[in-house]
Amino acid sequence: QAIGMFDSGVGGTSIWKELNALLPHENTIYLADSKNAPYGNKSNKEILSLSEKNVEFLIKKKCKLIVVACNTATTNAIHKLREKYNIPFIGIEPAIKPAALQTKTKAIGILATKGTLSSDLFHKKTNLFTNDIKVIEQVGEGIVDLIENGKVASDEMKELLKIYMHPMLKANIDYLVLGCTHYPYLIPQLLEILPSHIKIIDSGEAVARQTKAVLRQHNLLNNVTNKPTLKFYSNGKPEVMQQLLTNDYPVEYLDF
Ligand code: DGN
Repeated sequence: QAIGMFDSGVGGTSIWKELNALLPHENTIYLADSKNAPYGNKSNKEILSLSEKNVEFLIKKKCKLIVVACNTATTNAIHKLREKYNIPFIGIEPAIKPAALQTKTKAIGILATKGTLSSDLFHKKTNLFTNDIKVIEQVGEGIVDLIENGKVASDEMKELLKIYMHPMLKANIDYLVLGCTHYPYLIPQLLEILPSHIKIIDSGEAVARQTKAVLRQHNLLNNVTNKPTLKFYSNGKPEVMQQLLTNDYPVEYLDF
């Protein structure tokens, strides 16, 4: 049995890396629905139906738990997925709480997709922790497309990030929350743009820890220490995903 993961594209591999580091003996199946990326601009209904398709694929492959490695799909669909399928789900949400608890300037930035930032769940949760804190929300329009096209380190990306960081710098944020699983791949570029006192946080490690806890709780942890089977499927450009993983982890094209 494996841990299944999906994202609207290659970004969730940033979560897979954290998961594999913490649970190196677990088999994993990663599904990149790049063909339909970005989910970030789709309606709630569309996001739910694409998520269901991905989940059904992973359940057919006998996954024991599914990580929704996409903030957009988590905020828009995870409640429904939990109702419909009898398998544990782990979601990912922007790390607003730790940023809000630690900010000294009382201003934090959040970069995420439109689908995440416009969701009710995001606002409800954000309001819980940010009473006296200014939250600068920025939609990362275009970023996912560039990453899906293998342009993580391009000049185009850098220009876009400069524009998106401008209001954050003006508001004197000291924490930048990355609320999309594609964005951890931008950390090197962001470090060049942002002054060093601004901390960048994402939720990858927390998701890995939560996955381990839930597997343990359901008695699903793999106790065998054989080399695990690690599968990566993409319905987009496998070579883009291959670049983000090392060559040890071959990516297969699959038209799902
Ligand atoms: N990686 C997805 C997320 O975490 O929200 C976003 C990808 C997308 O479809 N925009």
